[in-house]
Amino acid sequence: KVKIWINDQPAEVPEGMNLLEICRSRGIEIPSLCYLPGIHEAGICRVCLVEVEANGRRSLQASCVYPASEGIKVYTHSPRARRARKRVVELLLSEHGGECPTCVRNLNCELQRLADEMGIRRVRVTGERRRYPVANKNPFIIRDYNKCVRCRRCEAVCREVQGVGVLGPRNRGFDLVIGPPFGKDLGEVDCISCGQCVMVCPTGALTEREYIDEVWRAIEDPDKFVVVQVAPAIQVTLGEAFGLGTGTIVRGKLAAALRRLGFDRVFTTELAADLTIVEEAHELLERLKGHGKLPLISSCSPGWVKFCEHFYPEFVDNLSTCKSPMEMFGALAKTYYAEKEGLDPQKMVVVGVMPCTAKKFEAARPELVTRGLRDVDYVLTTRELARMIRQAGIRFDELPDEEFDQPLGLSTGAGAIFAATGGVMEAAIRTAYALVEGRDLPTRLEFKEFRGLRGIKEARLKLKNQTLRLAVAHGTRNARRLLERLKRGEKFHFIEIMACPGGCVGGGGQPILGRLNRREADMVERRMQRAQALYKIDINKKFRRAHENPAVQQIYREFLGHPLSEKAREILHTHYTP
Ligand code: HC0
Repeated sequence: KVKIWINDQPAEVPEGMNLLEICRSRGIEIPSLCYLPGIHEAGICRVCLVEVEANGRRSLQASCVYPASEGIKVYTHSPRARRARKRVVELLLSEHGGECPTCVRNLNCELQRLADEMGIRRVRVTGERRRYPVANKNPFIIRDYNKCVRCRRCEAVCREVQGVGVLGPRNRGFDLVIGPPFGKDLGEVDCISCGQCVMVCPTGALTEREYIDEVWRAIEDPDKFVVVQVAPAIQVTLGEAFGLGTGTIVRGKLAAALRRLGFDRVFTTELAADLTIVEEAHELLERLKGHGKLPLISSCSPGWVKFCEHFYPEFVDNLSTCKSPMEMFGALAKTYYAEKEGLDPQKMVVVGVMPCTAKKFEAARPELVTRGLRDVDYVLTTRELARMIRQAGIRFDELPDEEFDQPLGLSTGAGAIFAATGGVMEAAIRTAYALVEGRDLPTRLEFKEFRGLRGIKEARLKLKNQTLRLAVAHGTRNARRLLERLKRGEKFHFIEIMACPGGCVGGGGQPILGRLNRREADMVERRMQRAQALYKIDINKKFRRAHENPAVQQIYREFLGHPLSEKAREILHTHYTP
């Protein structure tokens, strides 16, 4: 510890800790832009300037990279510090697009918030501006260089958290842009469409490709039957977009809102998550008998599948052949449900509401077509759904709680926990246990060893006379670490990998909270609270094991026959090729 002075108050603080963190931990908010704790601490943007007196000299310093040392004096809001910060933001604004009213991040933009907090009413700096074409060959993530403030948070998260590294600096000085190498488009490089860059972008320079207009048009078309399915994560994150606390469970309001938007049927992807588990547990047992490659690796996270294809093609045959729950749901809707309800599948439109930008990519994959029809037609992110709800004038927080439609709205606790890292593993073991040990035995339900935010979680599990080695990784950089161990010869039986940190609760399509200060928006904390809400849903469910879902049982009885049947393989499975 060292003794320093902050705004003339003495403080004992850890030596070397940066001044920004020290001040924030003591309730002093210093604005910042490029800083992402633990991920990007580079002092690039200078928005966090403070005055520091050291060795008899007083100077302006970037607080995010200035380490605490004995005796220094820090002035966080001195007139000079405030003036300097204001000028820095004015310089950023002088190069910025000025298209706020039509920007997707309007009223939710960190640059806008800084300008507001600093009282910038006019930009005193003028000069040349660059105009760049909007880069949108990647059909799912759009890059608008005109709105980029070059904070490089996207680059840092892509490299440090996801281990992908397709973004970086090009050119120098005034011509500097942050993007893929050689002026390529995101669609032309090894981008996995995970959207973590979108999540950390402070402005509208990185956004998802919206499908809101297409979905409105489908709803308005009397010829179309529009079915919506919502991913398990949405029920614990959508509320944030309407000012409700992190982890607020809005399942009932979500069903009510979707109905009021005009969807013909309102279902949940959790039903298909239960079905996925039944299929995948059987697939695991088959592979353990020697039919297929081990370890079996989950394939429901499309960012992860793409990462595997780009960087570890040697493991593509390890991927589960189960389609993701979203795709299984779409395929079932246009076959089983269409037959049951006498609907023409050609006139059905399946919309997925997902916390994920890569799900947009997944929906467009050529492998995910059943009987000539695309399984899922449009994917909306949590953010897009929130925009639609606002466009329809629905007061979300005042909605009554409603149920999803039946039978594809029935789900178990296993389906809910899918959205947190380790959830697929936990759900799969619950069912695999029951299959092997006997369905009616009161087998263990909770596997805390797979919960929480450790990058790689491992356990051994005795299943009858075999001990299985299991692992869970989230964030593709952790996946990379785990796969490297496999390449060095370590043996596992089953692995769950989710592309996004924390699993889907940390997905690239989740609410962005640019209006909050950095502490309030702390993503790690938020991911934990969202996961806790899912575990709460699980505990309160009548059924907590996927195979107990009465709707899943009905679907096998009426349509599929049994797990891994020929029909199940036709409709619910696919194969990715390296
Ligand atoms: Fe997920 Fe899913 S759990 S990937 O994170 O498996 O997006 O929430 O919908 O498909 O169910 C996302 C979330 C899903 C799928 C499910 C899986």
